Amino acid sequence: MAKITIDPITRIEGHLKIEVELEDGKVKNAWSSGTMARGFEALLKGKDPRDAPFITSRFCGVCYSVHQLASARALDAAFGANVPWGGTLLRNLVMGAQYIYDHPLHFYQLSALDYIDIMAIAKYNGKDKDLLAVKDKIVGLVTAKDTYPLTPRYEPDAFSVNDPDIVIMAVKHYIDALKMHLAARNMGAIWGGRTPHYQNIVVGGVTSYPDINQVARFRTMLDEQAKFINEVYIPDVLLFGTGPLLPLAKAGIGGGHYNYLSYGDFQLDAEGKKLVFPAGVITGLNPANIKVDPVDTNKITESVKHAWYKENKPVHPYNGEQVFNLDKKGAYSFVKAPRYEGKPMEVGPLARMLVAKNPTLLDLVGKGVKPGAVARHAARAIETKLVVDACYKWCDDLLAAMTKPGFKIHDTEHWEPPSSGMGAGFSEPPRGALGHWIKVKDKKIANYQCVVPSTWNASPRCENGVRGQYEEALIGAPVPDPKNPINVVRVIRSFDPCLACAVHIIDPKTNEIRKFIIE
Ligand code: NFE
Ligand code: MG
Repeated sequence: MAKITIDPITRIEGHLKIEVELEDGKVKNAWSSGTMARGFEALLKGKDPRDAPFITSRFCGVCYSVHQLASARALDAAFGANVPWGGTLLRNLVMGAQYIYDHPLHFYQLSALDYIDIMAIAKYNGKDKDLLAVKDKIVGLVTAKDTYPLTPRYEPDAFSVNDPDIVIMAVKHYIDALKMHLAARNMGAIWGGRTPHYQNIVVGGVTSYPDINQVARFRTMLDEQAKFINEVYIPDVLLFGTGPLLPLAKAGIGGGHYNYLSYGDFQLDAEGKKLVFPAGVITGLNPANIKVDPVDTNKITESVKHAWYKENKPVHPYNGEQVFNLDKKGAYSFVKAPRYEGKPMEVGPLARMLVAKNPTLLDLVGKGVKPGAVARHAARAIETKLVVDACYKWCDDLLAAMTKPGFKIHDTEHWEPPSSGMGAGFSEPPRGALGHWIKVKDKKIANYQCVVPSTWNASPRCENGVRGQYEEALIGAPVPDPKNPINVVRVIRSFDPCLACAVHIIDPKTNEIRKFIIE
């Protein structure tokens, strides 16, 4: 039985090692290891709770706003703060900007090279001047042997798109997407003051009082992004998913446990009756009859059985610990294993769009796209449009609210920490369900725990030896050539992993990545 180790997995965020065992050209078993530890949760202890949104934002250079938001919401709950509608709208707009820069970046910069044979560009015979410039650029780089960032890459396979007209267009859009990304990061800075790591989200709301010019600026930038998302990104994803990649989609590669969790997020009205993403849990998906149960966050536990932490039974995040045991037998990751009612869950765009029973996604499923790697890309594109549309509404709502007397962005009554209390903050960042849990004692942080999207998806086995979602999603993936495990990275990258977030906790003494043996 051949065993392959890919360490690190490239074109993701953070440090992830994947090991797979192959039998008859397919993945028979898999292990997902977060190979870096950091220690954020431990260093939060004893700090003023109001520092937490700013410190947890530093988990990650991609999804900073999301931790700031979940943290502020945990404080809202612990302090008893009521966020006014103006504060909610401004929090939503910053998160909208996050989706707009994050999802297209994942498709073009991080994933597209898994699906195209880039050298097909050399066969482009069209007359389009822009595309000929792309051809000259790429062929020039390859001739000069200067192929970064297009390499390292895996060899194209039977599923790779090699039609020169499609490939050259995709690469042109890869370059366009970089420019759009820069512009979208600046959208959040209008409200957040800077990027990355905004300054405006605090307990009780936000600190940045909006003016009409800022809303107009955000809207103008939104118009430009909406045009790219609607006319380039979504058509590209759907073209790939329903055209050349349909055989890959129909094979259902990258399915996993078929359990999905969404906490729900982004109010469309002041009462919170309508959300962009509804909350729900799906256990053992039946695409023909999707059953969605309500979420009860008391049912969440984290197991450390196979993670490099001091032995402990699975506990709810309020009671989680951060004590390393780097010599633990059977441990192979710094990622803990979150479970819902003891079960592993997939979180993220596919989970959200299934929980929402989104008609565009279900239409694709009706065309034979099975919930797996390709469906994850489709769900990501579909929900980006939902967020863009919501951003327009939030701009309108903000302008309407700003002109009314009594407009507020912050609950100034609940700024001081309680002498004791606890609270949880939930959100739906691009990669999935995020929770922060805080306990306050003597006005200081007594315990702080985060279970982030990539903790769910990248989790190792739990107490019962049940594989995490990346691990399960890899089972059955075809790897006909062990020297070219392209389907392994296709599956893993379809989740948009962020191990910086997932672990949020290097060996402080040695900075060494541990060598380990999987039993
Ligand atoms: Ni570091 Fe993140 C998002 C969070 S992690 S990117 O989205 O929370 O899965
Ligand atoms: Mg954690």
